[in-house]
Amino acid sequence: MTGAPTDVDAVVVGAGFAGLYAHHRLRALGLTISGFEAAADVGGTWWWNRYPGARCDVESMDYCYSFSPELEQEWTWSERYATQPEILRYLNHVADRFDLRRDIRFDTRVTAATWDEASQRWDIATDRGDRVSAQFCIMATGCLSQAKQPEVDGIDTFGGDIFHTGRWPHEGVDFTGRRVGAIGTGSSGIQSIPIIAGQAEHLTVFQRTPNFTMPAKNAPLDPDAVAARKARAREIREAMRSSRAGVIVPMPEHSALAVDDGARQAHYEKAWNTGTLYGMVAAFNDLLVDRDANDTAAEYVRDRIREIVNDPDVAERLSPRNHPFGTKRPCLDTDYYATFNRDDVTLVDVRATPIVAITPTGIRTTADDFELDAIVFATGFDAMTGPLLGPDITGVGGVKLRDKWAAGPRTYLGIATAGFPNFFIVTGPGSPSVLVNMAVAIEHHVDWIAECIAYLRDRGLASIDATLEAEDAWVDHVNQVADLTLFPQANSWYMGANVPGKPRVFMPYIGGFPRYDEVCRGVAADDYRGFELTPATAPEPAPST
Ligand code: N01
Repeated sequence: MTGAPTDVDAVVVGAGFAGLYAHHRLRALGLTISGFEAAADVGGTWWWNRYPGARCDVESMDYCYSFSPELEQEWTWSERYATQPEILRYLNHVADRFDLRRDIRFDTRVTAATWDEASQRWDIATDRGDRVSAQFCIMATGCLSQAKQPEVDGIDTFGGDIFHTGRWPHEGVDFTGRRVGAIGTGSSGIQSIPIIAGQAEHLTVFQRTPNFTMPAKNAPLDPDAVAARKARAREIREAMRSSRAGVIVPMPEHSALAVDDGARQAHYEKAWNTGTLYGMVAAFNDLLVDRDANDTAAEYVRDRIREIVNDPDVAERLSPRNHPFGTKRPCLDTDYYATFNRDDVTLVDVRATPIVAITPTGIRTTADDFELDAIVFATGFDAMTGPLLGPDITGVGGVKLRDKWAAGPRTYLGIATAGFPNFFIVTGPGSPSVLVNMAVAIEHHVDWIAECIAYLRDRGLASIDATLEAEDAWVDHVNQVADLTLFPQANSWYMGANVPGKPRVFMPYIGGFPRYDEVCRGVAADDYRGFELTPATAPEPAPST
């Protein structure tokens, strides 16, 4: 696509999992669409995050679209946990198969969206000078797409190369023979550190907060298991949609404190060996709500760290103690802890000896200078709100979304925000999104949005806007449910705690996918309860001559 059309029914911002499906769904409704994507091609997260070891930690056969049974049958994943290149190939296949690139302008970032009250339409501007008028604006901008640099002085002075895991060069990076420093030990760090260690002459890991990680037990998929799964694909999809996390997770019946030590250890051992995130997190029914129960899981993981890591001091530094197990997103890894047994890997605890600056030759902490040829920032994202507050978004009465959300995001159902009519957020703050299988959450939202748009068009309605009352009640509910859990105790990106100055609010909805789905369905069935619907203004009668 070259120039964007200036007048369409809907603008879709983003061309990852969410944006691609939005194009497919809205096109089927007969809408004209203009899509914008900052990257050079489709893929979203999987276009940008090309760091060594990048893969999804939701199983590949669950982390994919369900909207097309044919697609489901024809695509075959090769590994239990798909690598970034394989997921990107899949998304390219989907884009080709359903002709989804046709309306997308790549290398183009939306810079502003302004609601025009007179026409009841959005005026959308891009960094390439496009101006588009659209009835609907769909933000399919992802939850983890705004990469975050560390707050360290001197980044520009470094004489070697700097990389961010979320903005990895497409040609790849060869660290052979180089002294590398890695800052950050979240999922991106935990996946990339073992591979970088295998290449580099020496790797120094600068760790601020140790995280809980469990072995992924990744392996090639057995063709018989794939065939069996495909034979039951529809039934499994249904079960996924009615499960708490959008993947089939066994519902534990017991408290971790209701069984004796031996039984608890045996249960954790089984959970640890499942090679799944939920194995440990859902090993007992109270791990995320009761600190004493949680401590038993945390201690089990710390025992494993002590077992794997030879040096007791290093094992202790790798052992999380500041946040309850599971309340910062835990990770799945391949040989992460064992990497610290290598002679060419050093772990630096930057909470004990903070980074003072990046210098022309490396990283300076309060205790030492580390000479480096390359630095990897695995420092994460301005999560959930960052991608929505990047563009200048202005709603009714000239109110800016940035101002409205100054004290934290406020949405109704995580899909809409009052005062911004016809503005839909896919997997926004206030929805289960990042706490569940994103592929399921995305399809669920896009389906809801498409059905809502069909409803408006069938009735000749010009706009839909969440009411403040409905939004306030939803925000209260999201907070109340979060407060029943241990999550607010962690300085996590879920809480906005990783970005200095960001309001501390638990952003996703933790009430579970089935409950959330029931609420969304109920709202739609009740003629969009909690929304204000505005009819199209009748055109002025032509003056009689
Ligand atoms: O980012 P993170 P990520 N000085 O925010 C540290 C998804 N994901 O890119 O914890 C020193 O988790 C920071 O320290 P602290 C997944 O949902 C999924 O790894 O703030 N350190 C932390 O250790 C994941 O949760 C997959 O104290 C600094 C790290 O950088 C989310 O993306 C793969 C620092 C950032 O960790 C984000 O993961 C990858 C500083 N100034 C990502 N600033 C899979 O599916 C930050 N840190 C497998």
